[in-house]
Amino acid sequence: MSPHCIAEKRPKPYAVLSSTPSDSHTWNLLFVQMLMEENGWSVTNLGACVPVAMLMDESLRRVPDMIVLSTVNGHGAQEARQVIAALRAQPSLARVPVALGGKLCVSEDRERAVVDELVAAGFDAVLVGDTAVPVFRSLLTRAAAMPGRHAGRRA
Ligand code: B12
Repeated sequence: MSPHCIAEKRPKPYAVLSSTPSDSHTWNLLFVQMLMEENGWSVTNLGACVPVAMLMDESLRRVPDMIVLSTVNGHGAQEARQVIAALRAQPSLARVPVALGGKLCVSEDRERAVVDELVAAGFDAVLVGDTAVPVFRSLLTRAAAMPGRHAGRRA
């Protein structure tokens, strides 16, 4: 069997995609879902206004290879801290890569300032501005190739 055939048998990497509790925007989520699917990922899109408990439950039901948060209503920087604290406190999810992107604040200066704070809080990637999508695409490729990825295992 050629190495190409072996690679084809690997299950698709699996992600849970979510908004933050207060954010009612949905086109951003659809955009991210389609971007991920085009890049070979299988995605559960939880939609808008997702309570932290719902994101936790869904991620524990089937532990994903990545959790992705998309938020654009301007409250993202604040709410994302609560989400990442809850995820990192749960042993089964503590090491799952978590990416955050969108419009996190209402000012671009403030947004640039919070990126490092959010990485320090536990996010693996915080993606804002013009480079967000290309950087995210590279991250998706790297994460899919990781030998230890969870591959959607049950918790
Ligand atoms: C449509 C829209 C709405 C619709 C949403 C309908 C729906 N079903 O989604 C309605 C009318 C409901 C709405 C409501 C509100 N909105 Co509105 N809305 C917009 C608008 C005009 C377009 C958003 C959109 O759909 N874009 C298309 C998608 C595909 O693009 P996107 O969301 O920009 O996402 C891109 C990037 O951010 C990035 N991205 C997003 N997530 C992620 C994640 C990752 C991992 C990566 C890599 C990239 C990424 O990729 C996407 C493609 O480039 C924007 C203004 C604008 N022109 O952007 C305001 C805007 C997002 N809304 C805004 C606000 C404030 C609100 C309200 C709070 C208004 C209010 N006072 O009620 C409410 C939200 C209430 C709530 N609880 O959340 C503000 C947010 C402020 C900020 N962040 O600076 C904006 C920016 C308008 C503005 N200039 O002030 N809104």
